[in-house]
Amino acid sequence: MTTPAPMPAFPPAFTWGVATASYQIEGATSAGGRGPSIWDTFAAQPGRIADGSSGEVACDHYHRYAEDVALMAGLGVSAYRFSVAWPRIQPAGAGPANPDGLGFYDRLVDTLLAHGIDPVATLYHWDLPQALEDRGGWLDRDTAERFAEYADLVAARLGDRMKLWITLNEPFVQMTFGYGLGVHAPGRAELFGAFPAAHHLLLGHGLAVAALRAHGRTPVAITNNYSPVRVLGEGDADRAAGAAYDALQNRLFTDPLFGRGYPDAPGVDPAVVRDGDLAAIAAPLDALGVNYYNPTGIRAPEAGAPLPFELVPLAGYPTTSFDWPVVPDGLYDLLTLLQDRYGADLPPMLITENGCAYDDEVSPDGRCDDPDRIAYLDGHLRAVARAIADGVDVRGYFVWSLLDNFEWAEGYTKRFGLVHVDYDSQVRTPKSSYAWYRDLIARP
Ligand code: GBH
Repeated sequence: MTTPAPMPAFPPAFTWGVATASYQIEGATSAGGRGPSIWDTFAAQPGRIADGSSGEVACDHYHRYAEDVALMAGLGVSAYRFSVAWPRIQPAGAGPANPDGLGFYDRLVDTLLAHGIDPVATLYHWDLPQALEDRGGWLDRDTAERFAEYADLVAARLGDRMKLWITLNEPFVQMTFGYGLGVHAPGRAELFGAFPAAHHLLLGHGLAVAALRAHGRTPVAITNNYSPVRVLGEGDADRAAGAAYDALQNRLFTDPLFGRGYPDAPGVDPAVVRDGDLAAIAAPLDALGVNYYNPTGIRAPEAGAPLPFELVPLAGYPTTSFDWPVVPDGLYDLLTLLQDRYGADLPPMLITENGCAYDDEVSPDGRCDDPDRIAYLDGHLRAVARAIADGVDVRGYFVWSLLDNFEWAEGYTKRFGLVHVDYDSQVRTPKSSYAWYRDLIARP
């Protein structure tokens, strides 16, 4: 066996973090005046969630946040990326702020700061107030305006202490899974008729950037998920399918941020776009959040198929318990692709999510060993270091996730945490990857 080369050094100011999202960890879905979200509604429908569960209790983080911040402090992270639950702030999706909702995030932020951890808030990680979905949700233009009002309320209370605002998490997944395929809340299956959701998410982002800027100097970003395309097959039709998927996954939510308008992606309908919208969406950003899990294999579809591409599992790689292939080089390819594509228009990047699910168990002696997660994180961080060495401006890295949590349509069957959660007792057990990440962060 050869000894692996040591992990390259990262820039001195590099941000080391962990990430979570409100509906996946908080539980307490009716505490403090929180209103219903589309995920409460969706999870209550039979057959939607693999194990029939919901986020009603999750990790009970709403009540245990102090213990969870102590776990972060033990890791030595410099930043924590969490999301604010819109239905806690505006239970009916509009109107004045609910003081109890703001109060929870106020306490969380102060606890983080007391431990020397920078708060990084995502304003929307998919838990739309149900009242807004009842009026059309993201298919309705009005939701974009409501989102900017909500951003204003949160910034008025927390803007003095926030290190970074992230407007949206993965609008691509919200559009495709939520409104295109219907496998996430709100469960609408409009296929390419979901494009208005894409445009209104981006418009909401642009209007929220303006609202956030009015509250001082906090930097502002958006988080997109990207997946470099591996074209399988040699034909022109395969290459065209790869380009169509790339436009949808990697360009639809990014070209407009940098003043390039919409790409020629399947479903794009210019009739939805009003005068001034593209300028609002192109509001300058301080950073781009990048979520990366794996590349996507694409080939030409069968004749008559509903989509202009076919997703094909990538063979020859180890896989996680989600069956996602482990391809660290894909993260290097992605970072250099974004650099090549957007050049001087590209702001500094942060890896706002990267991580993996394995079937982690706590042994009778209280240990939770997850060597596959350590290998995953090690490989991906080396890919980040290689991109930085090649001149790509990456300023930080957030592991998804601090805790095992509610994995959307998969319920509690997929564990992404550095910390194991027993959902009966709520006992947290740091995994061996927790100690590995702590030691990496602590390197001189
Ligand atoms: C993120 O989404 C979310 O932001 C987060 O809430 C979630 O818990 C986390 O990731 C883990 O899922 O089957 O090979 O085609 C990730 C978006 C979209 C990434 C689907 C992987 C499927 C890969 N994901 N994609 S494949």
